[in-house]
Amino acid sequence: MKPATRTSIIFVSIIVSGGALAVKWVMREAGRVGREQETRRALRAPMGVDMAWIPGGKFTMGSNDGQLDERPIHDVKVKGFWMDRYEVTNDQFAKFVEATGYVTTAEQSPDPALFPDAPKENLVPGSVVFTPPPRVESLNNHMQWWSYAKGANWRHPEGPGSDIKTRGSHPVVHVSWFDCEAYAKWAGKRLPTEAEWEYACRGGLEQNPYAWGRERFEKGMWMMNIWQGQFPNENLAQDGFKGTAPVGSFPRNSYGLYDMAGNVWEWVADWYRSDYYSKSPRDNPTGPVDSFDPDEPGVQKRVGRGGSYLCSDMYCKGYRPAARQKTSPDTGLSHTGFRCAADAPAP
Ligand SMILES: [Ca+2]
Ligand SMILES: [Cu+2]
Repeated sequence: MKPATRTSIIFVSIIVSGGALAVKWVMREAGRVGREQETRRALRAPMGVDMAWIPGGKFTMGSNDGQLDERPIHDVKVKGFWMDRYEVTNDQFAKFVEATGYVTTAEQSPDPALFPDAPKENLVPGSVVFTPPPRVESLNNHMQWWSYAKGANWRHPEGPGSDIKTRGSHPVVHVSWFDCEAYAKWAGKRLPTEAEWEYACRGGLEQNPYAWGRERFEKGMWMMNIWQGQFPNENLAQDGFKGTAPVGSFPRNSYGLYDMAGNVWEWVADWYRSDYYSKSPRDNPTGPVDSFDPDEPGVQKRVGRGGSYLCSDMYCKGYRPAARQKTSPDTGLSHTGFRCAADAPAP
């Protein structure tokens, strides 16, 4: 190779690599400026950094790929609103209890008048805890792995011997729908409607199977805290968590919301009716006036959304954006929590 050519090649490659460096620098700077702008915007936002503004719009609610109560799919319009970025944590709930002296449903004795047939020794404070037996006969009877544990509540998620000392940033669990309403009121917020919840979960994407899009492992990693392994005995925790995860441990959706799939079920405001979607109003539906669940016709239930760390593909795909959970409002469970919504001007 002639020296001149070599020189020009060296010269050119210096320019090229210098150019690449410059491009890299510009991109890094742009990213930094973008993040700073986002932070400044968030700090100016009326609801602070921990809530995201969900711009109003229209979406297709429900799914043809899930349970019957997700049908028919129907168009829904939602006004803009604020949504907690994270599930309410134990630390946040503790502040509420400290400030108000609030006693949760699970910490109170069940009213004997409401449970006339229950044996007296069962009418003690407690909550429903996930306690899988060593072996299950089939996945048809969920009573096999759920049991009423005396002394279980938000401070003692697995019963009297357990605590939340290392779980301050985990979602609060064992909260009844009434507990969530009381917290929301205290915080100057409210529970989201079921339509708002699904709209926010879908992040502006139409009829996608996941809160973040179409691919289960979109970023080549677990995108949510659910169950891996043979349910309910083999908990492989391939996503990093056997139980609840600290809120925000997984990527957010395009509205900036974390854990809209998995981690804990989230109570929403609405009553549950299996047939609601066939008569739901189009504009800002707030749910039916009463409850009906054909599986348990005598029990009035509220809706939960988002699935939990116990969702297994073998049993319950509750992490799907359209999936609906139905539970009596006085029930706390080791996989049920919530997040709040709020009405305030757009940022
Ligand atoms: Ca997990
Ligand atoms: Cu589930």
